[in-house]
Amino acid sequence: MDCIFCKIISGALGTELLAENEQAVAFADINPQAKTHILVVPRQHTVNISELENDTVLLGLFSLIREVSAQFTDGQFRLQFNAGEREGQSVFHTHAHILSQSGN
Ligand code: DGP
Repeated sequence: MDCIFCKIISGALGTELLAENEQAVAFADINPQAKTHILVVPRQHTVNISELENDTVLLGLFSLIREVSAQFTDGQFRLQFNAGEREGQSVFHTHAHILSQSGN
């Protein structure tokens, strides 16, 4: 398993999960770009959001994004998906960045 996010999802790295559901997990970004910077990651491996075609996974992912943004921000946040190396993607497992200047 070469994918770092697959390893995190499997528990192999001991990364603390902030929230999870059947389809996705959330954990703090290792290199935060805002006071709150959380990654929400589908359990199923796809390379980026362009390749995520499973409606059940999409629903679970966005459901967790909504839950995490409500729990860990004051309701003001940015949501970002990077797709492709040129556009800043460095981990090739689909993930959403939740970025907020608010803390919990
Ligand atoms: P992107 O550039 O959109 O592919 O964002 C990947 C993010 O993943 C980047 O902000 C740093 C984060 N990251 C990379 N490796 C790890 C890790 O091992 N643990 C955690 N928590 N975050 C990681």
